Amino acid sequence: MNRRSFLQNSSKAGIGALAVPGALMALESCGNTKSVVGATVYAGGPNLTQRPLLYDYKALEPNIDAQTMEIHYTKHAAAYTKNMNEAIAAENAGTATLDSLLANISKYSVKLRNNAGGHYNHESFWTWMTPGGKPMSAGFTQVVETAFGSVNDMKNKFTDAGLKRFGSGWSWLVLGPDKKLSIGSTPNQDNPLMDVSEVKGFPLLGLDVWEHAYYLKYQNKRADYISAWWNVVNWQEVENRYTYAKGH
Ligand code: MN3
Repeated sequence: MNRRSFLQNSSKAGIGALAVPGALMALESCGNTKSVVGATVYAGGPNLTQRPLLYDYKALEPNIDAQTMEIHYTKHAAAYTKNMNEAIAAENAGTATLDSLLANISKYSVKLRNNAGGHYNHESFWTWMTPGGKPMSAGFTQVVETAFGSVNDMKNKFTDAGLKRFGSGWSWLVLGPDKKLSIGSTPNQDNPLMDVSEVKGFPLLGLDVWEHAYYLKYQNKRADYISAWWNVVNWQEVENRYTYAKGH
C-alpha cells in the first residue's frame, strides 16, 4: 500500500470509528487536508493506532541510528499509544478528535495527558524526518525570514529551546493563534495544542529531546544530536502543516 492510499484508508477508518462524525467532516471539508490529514488530524475513539513508519529504521543513519529508531518506535511510542487508548476508554474521552481532546486536556487525567501527548507528538515526529531531509521551498524560506530574520536565526532559536529544556521534553516551531510563527518548548509529552501549554498554537515542527531519542548514539551530547537532526528534517511536511494551519 502506498502512502496516499494508506492515509485515505486510515482517514476512512477514522470516520467509521468516530462518535461525532461532524467534527472530522468539518476538518475534511476545509480544504488542503489530503496531504496532511494523516499526519496532523486524528479521529477520536479508542482504536487509535500507530501508523507504519514510512522509512526503515536505518534510513536516517548516520544522523539517527537504527537501534534508537527501532526502540523509539516499537517500545516508547507504542507504549504511549497503548496507554492513551486505555485512558480514553477509562475516561470516556473518545468522542472528539485528538486535536480537540488535547485542547481540553486539563479536564482529564495525567495519564491521558502524558500518553495522548506522546501519541500525537511521535506520530508527528516520524513525519518531520525523512531520509536525507527535504529542503525548504523558496516560499516557506521567505515566511521564516520574515518571522526570524533568517533561517539560521530560526534554527538557532529552536536548537536553543531544545538545549535549555531541563530534563525531558520537546522543542517547537508553532503557528500561534495570532497566525505568527514562534518557537518554544514544553516539558514531558505536552504540546502546543494543549490548553495547559505555555507555548500555544499549531505545531509545525517538533523535536524530541528526551534522552531515549539520542542517548545510544550521542550519550549526554544533546547538542550533537540536534545538530545532526537538522540533516533529516522534512521541510515539505512543515510547510504542509503551515498551509493547513493558516486556513484554520
Ligand atoms: Mn520519544
